[in-house]
Amino acid sequence: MILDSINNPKDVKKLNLIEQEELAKELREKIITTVSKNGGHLASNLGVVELSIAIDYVFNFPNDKIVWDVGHQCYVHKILTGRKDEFDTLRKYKGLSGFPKSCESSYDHFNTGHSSTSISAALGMARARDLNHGTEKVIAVIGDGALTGGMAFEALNDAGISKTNLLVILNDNEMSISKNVGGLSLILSKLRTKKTYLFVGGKGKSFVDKIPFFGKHIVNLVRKIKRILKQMFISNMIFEDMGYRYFGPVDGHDLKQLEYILDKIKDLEGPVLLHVKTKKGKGYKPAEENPDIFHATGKFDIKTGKKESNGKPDYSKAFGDSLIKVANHNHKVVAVTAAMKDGTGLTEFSQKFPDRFFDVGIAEQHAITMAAGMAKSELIPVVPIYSSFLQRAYDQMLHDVAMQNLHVIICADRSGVVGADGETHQGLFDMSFTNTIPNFTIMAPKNYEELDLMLEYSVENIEGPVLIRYPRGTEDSLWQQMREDANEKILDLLRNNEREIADEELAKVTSKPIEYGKVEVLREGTDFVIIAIGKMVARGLKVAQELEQKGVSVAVINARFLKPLDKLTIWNYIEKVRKVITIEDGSSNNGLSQMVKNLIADNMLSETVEKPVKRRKILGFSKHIEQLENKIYFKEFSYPCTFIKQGDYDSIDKEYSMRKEDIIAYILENYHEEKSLTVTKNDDDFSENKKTNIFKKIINKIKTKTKKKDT
Ligand SMILES: Cc1ncc(C[n+]2csc(CCOP(=O)(O)OP(=O)(O)O)c2C)c(N)n1
Repeated sequence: MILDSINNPKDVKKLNLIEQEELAKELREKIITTVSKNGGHLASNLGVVELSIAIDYVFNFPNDKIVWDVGHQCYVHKILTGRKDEFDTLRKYKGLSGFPKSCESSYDHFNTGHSSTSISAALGMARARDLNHGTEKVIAVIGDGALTGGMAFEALNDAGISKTNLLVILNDNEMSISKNVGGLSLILSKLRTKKTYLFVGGKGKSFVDKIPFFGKHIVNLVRKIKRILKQMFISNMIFEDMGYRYFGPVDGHDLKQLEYILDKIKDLEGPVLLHVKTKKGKGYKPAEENPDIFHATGKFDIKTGKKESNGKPDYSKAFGDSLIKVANHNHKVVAVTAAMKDGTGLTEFSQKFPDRFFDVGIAEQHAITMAAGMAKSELIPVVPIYSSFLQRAYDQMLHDVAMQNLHVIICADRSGVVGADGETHQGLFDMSFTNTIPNFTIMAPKNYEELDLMLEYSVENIEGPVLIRYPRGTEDSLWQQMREDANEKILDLLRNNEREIADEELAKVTSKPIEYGKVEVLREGTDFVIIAIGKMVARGLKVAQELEQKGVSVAVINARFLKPLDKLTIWNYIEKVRKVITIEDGSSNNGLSQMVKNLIADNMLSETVEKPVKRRKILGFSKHIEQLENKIYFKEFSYPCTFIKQGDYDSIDKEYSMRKEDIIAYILENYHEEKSLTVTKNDDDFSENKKTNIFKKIINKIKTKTKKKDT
């Protein structure tokens, strides 16, 4: 195997063309095998195999610098830069990331994950190099999809006139995740069909350039003639007009041609754009035929190309179905996506309502402000965006939507921990940042049924901006289990003509209608109250069910709304039970736990002012007892405000003590005396008088201590 001899890009330089072609085959095999087991971005990586080899062949890494846009196509780069032996840990917990990571390798010059950042970052590096009098080359590799992002345009605009040496390689496969959209893609498709333009002028400054006074004029004249000649071949010189020297389009799977042109242009002065044509999924038929399906894939069978699937619909599908229902009834409803039609469950909507569906490209900021414009003109835009990509549009949410109190419904898909995509894709901050924006209503459903209710409620009953957040994957199996159990009971009851009780049973497993800013109380309990939101409501219920087996009585509140929080109901429970647990699938900053802590602090502070602790009745320890009675025990289960790396859900939740068993263990171990009270299911005394018992115990302890002191 050629790959065995490759430990870093210098080894690639030793290979002849035939060996490089063999290497390309081996790389494809390795990538297909690994992704079929670990999941990942298959089609994009298969498309850049030759391009990655050619870049390593021509440039000198890690001295030269490269920024991969999005970074989802960096697998070949990883294998060729010393990570081939760990490649089977790709996207796994504590394994290799699926995106470039500087902490993983000095060959990963800039971390990416979100689209359209490469030209900005590379330009920054190039400008720093110039100031430091460095000589290294700087390259940005950007796809035609990523080029639709606003930041890419901003950077192209800036770099074009910068005169700094920068190579932008445009990897054009005509695809974003789905077919690429927008005017630029039309220009590219025209360019793609033109004859390849590979004429490269002399390297750096020629001797003509050095002739005093006339030299410059001659050079400029030659450039003008070249430009006119070029325009005869290529009509749309958009990049040239922006200040780039444009080369291409070249066949991105022809190693010889790629290496020739890269070698010719690598020393050119100023910003250069090389247009490379590639085929997404190249070398693996199922991915070539369905590059959208194999853009990012879970495990699949290599022979058939069939994906492993549990066959269950996920939240995105549930959202898409609900939106179609709502749109059928309300003709003002339109859907907007930022290049994520399939991922956000809008494919069917786009087919059913082609005139009411808008794919704006990888442009989250534009998507939100355009939706604001639609809302201003009486439409009701619904904009599903992955939680982590929504971070892009914070100011548009604030300045364009919320400040004008516009009825835009933003759906944060993939909120919370997302698993294998890691840090850049975790959706942990949407509650935190949206919570800082006035006028926003923030909701999170516990299951599909509630998502459906919330979406309908948001369209029909709310006038301002709304954020509905839901996780990646399927609803918790608990809900289906509860429905199935209830079905059996209900059927039995109906057989026995006990309709009223049957209705009660049905009500237990049916979400109550949404009331603005109101929680849903799912269980009563006297020992603890769990307040959970979204996906974590199921976890809260499971905790309560298991603790019930141990004789601990736990109330469970489904918060439903983060904003406005149902302070009244929540405080009533806190005051009654005084032991509070919050569970949320988000960052601890400014989410549910923070809101509940604020509520407690507000009430306790005002309580202290209004109802100061009573004067001592019995000298010695009565004051202490008063303080204990006023105390509220609080524990939050949220993710810390940090960047959480990739991994399977269970490993991540274990690391952050967020699993059901962690919550149960915490409650049993840390809520003061519970463990020592050997609780059993039949211990009536515990469930009814537990609090008094605890205090009695503490009083006894204090008494014993005082006695000891006295003696
Ligand atoms: C801000 C942002 N929005 C959406 C995405 C999701 N996303 C990842 S890759 C991709 C398509 C990129 O297309 P292109 O740049 O042409 O690369 P290709 O996969 O076609 O090689 C999208 C939309 C993202 N990574 N970042």
